[in-house]
Amino acid sequence: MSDTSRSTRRGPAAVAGLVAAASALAVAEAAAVALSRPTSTPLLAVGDTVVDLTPLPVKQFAVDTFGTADKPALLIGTAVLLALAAALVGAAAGRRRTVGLVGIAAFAAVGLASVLTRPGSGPLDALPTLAGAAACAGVLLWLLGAASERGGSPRAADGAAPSPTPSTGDREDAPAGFDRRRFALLAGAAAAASAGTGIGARLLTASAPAAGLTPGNAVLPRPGDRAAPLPDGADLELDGLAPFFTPNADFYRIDTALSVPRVDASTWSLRVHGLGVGRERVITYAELLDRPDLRERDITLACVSNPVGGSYIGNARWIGVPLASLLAESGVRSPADGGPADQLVSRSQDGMAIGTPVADVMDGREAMLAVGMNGRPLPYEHGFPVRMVVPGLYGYVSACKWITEIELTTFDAFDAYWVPRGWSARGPVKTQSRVDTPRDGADLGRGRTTVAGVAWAQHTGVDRVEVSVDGGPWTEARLAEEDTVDTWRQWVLDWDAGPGEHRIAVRATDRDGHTQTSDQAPPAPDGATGHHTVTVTVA
Ligand SMILES: Nc1nc2c(c(=O)[nH]1)N[C@H]1C(S)=C(S)[C@@H](COP(=O)(O)O)O[C@H]1N2
Ligand SMILES: [Mo]
Repeated sequence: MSDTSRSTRRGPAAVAGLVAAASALAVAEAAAVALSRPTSTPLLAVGDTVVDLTPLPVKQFAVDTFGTADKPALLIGTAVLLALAAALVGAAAGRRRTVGLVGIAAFAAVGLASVLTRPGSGPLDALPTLAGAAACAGVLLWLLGAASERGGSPRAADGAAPSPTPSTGDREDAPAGFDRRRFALLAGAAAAASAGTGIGARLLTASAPAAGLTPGNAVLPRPGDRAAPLPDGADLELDGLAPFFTPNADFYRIDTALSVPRVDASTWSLRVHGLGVGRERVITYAELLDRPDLRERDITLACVSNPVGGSYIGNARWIGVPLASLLAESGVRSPADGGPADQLVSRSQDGMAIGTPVADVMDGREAMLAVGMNGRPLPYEHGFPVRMVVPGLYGYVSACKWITEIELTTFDAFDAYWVPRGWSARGPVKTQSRVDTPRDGADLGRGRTTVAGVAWAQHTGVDRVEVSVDGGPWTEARLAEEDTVDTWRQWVLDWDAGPGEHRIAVRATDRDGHTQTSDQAPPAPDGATGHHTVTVTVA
């Protein structure tokens, strides 16, 4: 149509593209809030989809580089790429409006595909993306119009002519009729309106009180079966040493959710079904809290992605219901007792699927459906209202947060989320130890120095921890009192530090007599190995 008669210069056209994209995100955000579907914004959904599609090495790189800031890093990266694309599409649309509209349609298609394939999404979730795309097209055409030449231009009629405005400055070639100040004003106003709308919408979602039963107002009964008091001397309380119980606020968080699910516990339920389940069962939060076998247990939770010496491990006093009893009530038998299912698949509100060996859950260990963490209802970040915790298994094969469904099946019949992504289907926690103090790279004074850390050999127990300085003989450290075989154990050793640079290595031996290997292995596919070693300089 008017494609060639209303050409717009590249610079202003790119700006128009950028502002149009910003308005798209803002309108989508506002629409998502208005529909009270805060997770249906295309940026988040695309981000979530990228997370799911990212191959393991890239994911490991992201975790190694950004740690638990990998999510903001992903969103910022996505936004930067989007801005680049928007500027390019805008510049192209300056020449041909249809290119712009096709570009917007392509982005809307990606957004729609992401939004509509997120777990639990419905047709309504398409609206924010569609509204955003409409706003984008409107703002783009409007700003391009404001920045376009109006007749009298030398290149107006002939689309095939080489551009008369190659790399010279804007000013001398500014076409007649293009009011630079007016364009700047309009673009600035549109950008400001977008920023205001987007930020306002975000603030509204962030401040909106969550409905129903929340971590703030749920009240947990005092479990009849309390955890034994922590033995004296289990927490050495040394400077620089991880405390025995990890406060909820400091507990590591690893999951694929870009926005934390905020499940209302009053409408939450858990469905238990599948192979060998006598009768399908649906359990509510109130029913869980009412159970006489509600109990309190100390369990250390570790992530398979934890590098040697890393911080993706924590220890908490959990409140929950024994998972084995619940399964037994539903008729489930362990494969060891002839049960047909060898895999328990737990699914979550946000579409995660985690596979756990039924044999492990039913072998007598304290596998739990947890509702409480260190005396409080679970925080949203750690799976409110209910999550699984299984001592001795890495989180990715056991610790489903925001759990909504348990299906009994087989490992042959189903690959859980992490398996096609390069992680082992079974993930027992490897015996490991860590030096917490002194820190790697520390500068120390000479003389008596406290070396201390934690060690874990889950469900077996730590028998011995040894330290070697500069490759010398292994010296036995003093172990703190043991809480249970399912928790980590602190250790400490006095070291007489002489001047120079020193390497301090640690290794643990479990009660089966197995000593940690010195072979270095990366986290994938089934957990890192090697001795944690810190290098310090003594003056
Ligand atoms: N729904 C859901 N549950 C999940 C995950 C997830 O991505 N989604 N990640 C698992 C992994 S890999 C680990 S290590 C633990 C971490 O639990 P935390 O974040 O409470 O420490 O949660 C597990 N449960
Ligand atoms: Mo993990």
